[in-house]
Amino acid sequence: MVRANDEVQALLQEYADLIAITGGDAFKARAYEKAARAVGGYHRDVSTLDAQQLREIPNVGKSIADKITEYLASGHVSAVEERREAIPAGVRELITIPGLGPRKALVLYEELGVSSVDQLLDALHQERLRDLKGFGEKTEENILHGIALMQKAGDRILLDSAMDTAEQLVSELSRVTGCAGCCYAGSLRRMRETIGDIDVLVAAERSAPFMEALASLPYTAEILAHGAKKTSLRTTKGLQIDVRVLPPDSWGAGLQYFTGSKAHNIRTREIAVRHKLKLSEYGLFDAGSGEKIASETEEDVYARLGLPWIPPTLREDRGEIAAGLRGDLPDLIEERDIMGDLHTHTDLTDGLAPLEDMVAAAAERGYAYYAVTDHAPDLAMQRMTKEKILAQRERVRALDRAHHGMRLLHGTELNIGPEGTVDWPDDFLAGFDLCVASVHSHFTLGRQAQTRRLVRACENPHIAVIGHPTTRQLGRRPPIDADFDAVFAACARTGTALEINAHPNRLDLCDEDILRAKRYGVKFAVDSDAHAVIHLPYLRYGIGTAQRGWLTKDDVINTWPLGRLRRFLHGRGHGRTAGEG
Ligand code: DGT
Ligand code: CA
Ligand code: CA
Ligand code: ZN
Repeated sequence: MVRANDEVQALLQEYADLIAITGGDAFKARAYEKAARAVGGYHRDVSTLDAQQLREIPNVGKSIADKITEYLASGHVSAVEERREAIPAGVRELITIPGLGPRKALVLYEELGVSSVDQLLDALHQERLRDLKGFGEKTEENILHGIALMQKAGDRILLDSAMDTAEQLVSELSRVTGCAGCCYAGSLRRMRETIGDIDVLVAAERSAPFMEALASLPYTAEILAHGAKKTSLRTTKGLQIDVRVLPPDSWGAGLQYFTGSKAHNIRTREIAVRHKLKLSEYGLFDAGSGEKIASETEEDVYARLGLPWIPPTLREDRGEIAAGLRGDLPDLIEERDIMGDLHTHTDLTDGLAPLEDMVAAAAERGYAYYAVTDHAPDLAMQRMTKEKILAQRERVRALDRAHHGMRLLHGTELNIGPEGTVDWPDDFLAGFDLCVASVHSHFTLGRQAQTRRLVRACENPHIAVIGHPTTRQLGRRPPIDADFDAVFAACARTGTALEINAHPNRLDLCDEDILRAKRYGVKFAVDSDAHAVIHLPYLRYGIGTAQRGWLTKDDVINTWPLGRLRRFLHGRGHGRTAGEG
């Protein structure tokens, strides 16, 4: 479901930025930012809450609750509108550039009169930023990178946001009379990390009822193209959706064609030609007689090409056709194989929910085990101490087996410093069931230093998992520059698993890195990095990414039974190899 919470989160965040950019009270800006995050992570749909219930959301007081109520009732908030009017839209756009916060954006506007990304690029090329207070050559460089990153992301959107919209649309179209089948295709079905547009297919004899249904959806802003077989529309959020209606007897061929990728389709068509066949979105035909040979299901189409059904996440022309012809496709990991999550937070650090709520929600998901891994002391704003984390350990032990026998692991997420050291001493680390270690700062160290830092973390016998290994954030932060081949080799040598962080902003490692790391014999952990109850289901995006990296159940340590997982966690550094047991 597309949640009102996301809209309210965006609005409150924008208000925080506007306060900051108009030189307002920093404390107030921070309060709105915290409230934005809390609303985004809240487990209940804000549009169903009354004023009293809104104030039960952490960090939401009366004045913020009033603004939410105003927005839900009228679609806008007058205080936000007022601030918007004070600042040109182009300046507001500047804030969205990675590496350029509200404070710097305001300086650029006031000192240089910069009020658009293009004007900013001009100013950068004329080297006019470096003389401003708080700027320098390094800042110029970072802003240039930020703009490049933003332009590269273009109009593509994140996987979860496309998925929410697509699933809602599929369920609505499925209820239309005459619907014999409906599903999403394209890059979304292949679980690419970002989505250009959403492709939805309907199987039905008549297309008119579906095309009419689309025009009347509440989130349709504009119909871009309207035909008998295809309608393209733009949603109120600016997302493009292509809906195609296929005759039920060509469903399989249409689904195969519109799932893509284009590169995969070119390969399948080549095979068809070799068999003296012709493959299109309507079916597989005899090239000579034109007789239809297969079209109803994808399985039929692939089978008549001499191929097994190929999972959509593999359809990228990365060797899946050859593997299929050899009968050698990987037996891909599935979400149901996951026995537990190994990287999650609570409100003891920057999470939004208490331990008890996170654990109860994990048990609901049917996990056999679950690790709590709050941040260690280096992330200063959270003021972690040994006393606090040991007190948490008591609570974790008390909750162990409390829900359907689910086992709890008490862990921590360490911060990897610039030298590769972490923020608790070895003897203290030995007391944890699991240590994840991640980079959260010093993103611009040189390649050699960055590599050494990660390799040292792998060599620490207490560290079992490297969290979000490249630290990239889609459209916002590039991956750190390191020799990842050396890191992958170190992971394999030391039996350190690499995380596939399932947060849709991260998806880190990405599919291509996973393929490379797997060749070194590395093991992986697919984790949500949940900071709220509603983040636990993000795991599906990590699974999609793992599939795109051709991973099987055996490659992923959190599909293993607890005994085998514990041997992996504790056998490290004692001459055991990854995956033993
Ligand atoms: P996107 O939307 O950029 O995230 O990526 P896709 O893969 O969803 O691409 P899209 O929406 O342009 O087209 C959906 C699928 O339709 C695509 O994956 C394969 C198929 N398709 C579209 N155009 C062509 C084409 O020119 N040739 C072939 N073979 N297939 C095409
Ligand atoms: Ca698409
Ligand atoms: Ca499309
Ligand atoms: Zn984390």
